[in-house]
Amino acid sequence: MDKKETILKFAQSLGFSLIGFSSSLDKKYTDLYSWWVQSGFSAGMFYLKAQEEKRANIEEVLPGAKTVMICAMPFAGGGDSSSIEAGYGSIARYASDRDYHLELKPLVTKIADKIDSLYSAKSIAYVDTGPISERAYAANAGLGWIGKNAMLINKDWGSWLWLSSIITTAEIPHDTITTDHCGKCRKCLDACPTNAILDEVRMIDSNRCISYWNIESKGSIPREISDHMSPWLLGCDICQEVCPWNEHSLKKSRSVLGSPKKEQISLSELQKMTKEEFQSKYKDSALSRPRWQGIQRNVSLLK
Ligand code: B12
Ligand code: SF4
Ligand code: SF4
Repeated sequence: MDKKETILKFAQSLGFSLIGFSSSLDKKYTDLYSWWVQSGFSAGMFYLKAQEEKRANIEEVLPGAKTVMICAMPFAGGGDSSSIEAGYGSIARYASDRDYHLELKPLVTKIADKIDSLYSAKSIAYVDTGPISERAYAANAGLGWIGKNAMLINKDWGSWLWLSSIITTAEIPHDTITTDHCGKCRKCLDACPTNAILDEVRMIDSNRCISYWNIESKGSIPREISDHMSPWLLGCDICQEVCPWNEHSLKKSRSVLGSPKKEQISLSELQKMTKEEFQSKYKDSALSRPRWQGIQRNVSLLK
């Protein structure tokens, strides 16, 4: 077994279903990122603007970096947002179990250590929060294509995928890009209730995305968004629920983390909770991201 195959087998043994290796990004895509932040599409997520230089060049993150390894873990679950009962809020699938950052970070760190020992290299592992465009690298490594809804989509797994990345100085043979399978479909564009999708460039205007407002924003949510927020208490899955590539993947549940289902949660129960009760119950959940204040704000808009 050669070294690349050893790494692949190791990552698969940890439960990652899709794995690929990418070179640095084409300038076309790093320029696209700069255009996006400079146009204000990152809304109040100021860290994204601050990451511009690092996102443009992996050597700014790790001197001597040669390869980005992307590992995708699938998740799935039944139901769709139309099946939510009155009085309940909906949590997007990616967040409806233990926080995936906590689960995946130890696994990708093990892979980074393995690369370091096999190649005498230096590697850094990230899950979501690093200064790296995980979807763009995933597309570049052939894991799938960037859909019109901006998601990384794979023919077998759809877009219900958590992505993790490893930047490494190891020179590991790179994989090749795959083709786009959106065709003439426009279901996500038609379904997004707030017109957040920037059609031509396959990116999102965060100022219009429900997921930005109910997870990331700290202040009050504008009427033109909150009017369309129900039933989403945390995140929004609409542009993925309508995607034909997710029809079959929803029935799969091969993640080693179990099978997150689309959760519904009682709004009055949440409203009754004290800050301390909330923090203790949801400390390992993505619900802690908007904090108690953010969740109370979301509940009051949904009730
Ligand atoms: C900031 C952020 C958000 C923001 C902004 C979203 C956005 N679309 O940019 C908000 C809070 C709104 C958000 C929402 C969601 N997010 Co988010 N988010 C991120 C984060 C941290 C950075 C994304 C970013 O840099 N955006 C800026 C834009 C410009 O970059 P980009 O989307 O990567 O786009 C690049 C590529 O698409 C590329 N590109 C376009 N076409 C092509 C073609 C080729 C060939 C190539 C190579 C590149 C390429 O060009 C762009 C610029 O480089 C990433 C993690 C990470 N570090 O990457 C997670 C991430 C993108 N989010 C994720 C998820 C799950 C979600 C939600 C589904 C959560 C939910 N259910 O509510 C929604 C989905 C909204 C949507 N349709 O995109 C997953 C996506 C997994 C996947 N299968 O794609 C990620 C990767 C987290 C993870 N580690 O798993 N998110
Ligand atoms: S997550 Fe929701 S609001 Fe954001 S682009 Fe998708 S459908 Fe639109
Ligand atoms: S709904 Fe259609 S256009 Fe949108 S991402 Fe899926 S296949 Fe592409």
